[in-house]
Amino acid sequence: MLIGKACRVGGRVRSCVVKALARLFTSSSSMAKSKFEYVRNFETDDTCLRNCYIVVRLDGRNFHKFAEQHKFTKPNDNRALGLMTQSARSVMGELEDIVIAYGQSDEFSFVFKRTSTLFKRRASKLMTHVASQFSSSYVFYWKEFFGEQPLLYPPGFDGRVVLYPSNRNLRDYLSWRQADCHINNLYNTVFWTLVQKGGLTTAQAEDRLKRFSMEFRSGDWAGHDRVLIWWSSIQTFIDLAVWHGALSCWKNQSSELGNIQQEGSKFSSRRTLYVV
Ligand SMILES: Nc1nc2c(ncn2[C@@H]2O[C@H](COP(=O)(O)OP(=O)(O)O)[C@@H](O)[C@H]2O)c(=O)[nH]1
Ligand SMILES: [Mg+2]
Repeated sequence: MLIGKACRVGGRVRSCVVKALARLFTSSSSMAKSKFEYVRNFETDDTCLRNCYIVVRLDGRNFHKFAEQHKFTKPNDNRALGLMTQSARSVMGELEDIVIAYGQSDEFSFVFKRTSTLFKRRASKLMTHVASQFSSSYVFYWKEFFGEQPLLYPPGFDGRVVLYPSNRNLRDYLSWRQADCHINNLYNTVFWTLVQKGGLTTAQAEDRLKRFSMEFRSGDWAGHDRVLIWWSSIQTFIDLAVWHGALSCWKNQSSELGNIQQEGSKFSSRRTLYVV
């Protein structure tokens, strides 16, 4: 507005504009270094504690709807799992300090090595880089997995950061996610087999599984086995695809993970992809 007023004076238009711009620039830049500088103090320190594994876990936003609208097959859609895996691969390629990635359904966990100093270990930076790289890759590689089926709208992923101070904690974290995967897969596989091959309605299938849901949901592995044996004995049509997608895991560095490798047979010492 000041510039406009000065310009009405006539012959000295160009010099007025230049001076006004110069004034604006000088005053704003000097103020940024003095008067407004204090706003930096509102930023919180989110540096991750040293010597801990940094785990970033992503989860798809509203994926029950996304899966429905994109006609994912039930209970597991190989294209969707492949796309998640490819997106995770892309994240691991970009962020070299990630040593393990584990995914299931619409979630993926990324484990950074304990000694990582990437982005000065700032949680928000790590999490947002992982989430944005993953999300853009999901869109970028969509066609590779879904072919001509269009992506109807941009998917989103939330992220969280959790720190684990010991190998045991990290191993238990991964076991927890794997148990979750197993439980959900077991339930979903039986449920959808009853519907798709057994001809039950979804309500009937839910009802049939109700009395076993405690065992399904409780994380009680012996309970799962009992349920499986029971089902196998009377429902011959159920093929045991319950392990489908139960584990997808890479690691690309072995040095820090020695103890985990000894304790858990699920991890390999070389860069390896497991998809069971
Ligand atoms: N049909 C199908 N659905 C899937 C597949 N993977 C993920 N989903 C859907 O994604 C959801 C992920 O769970 P959750 O994160 O709790 O739900 P959200 O809050 O809707 O994202 C599942 O409940 C399924 O509805 C798949 O391979 N096939
Ligand atoms: Mg989700």
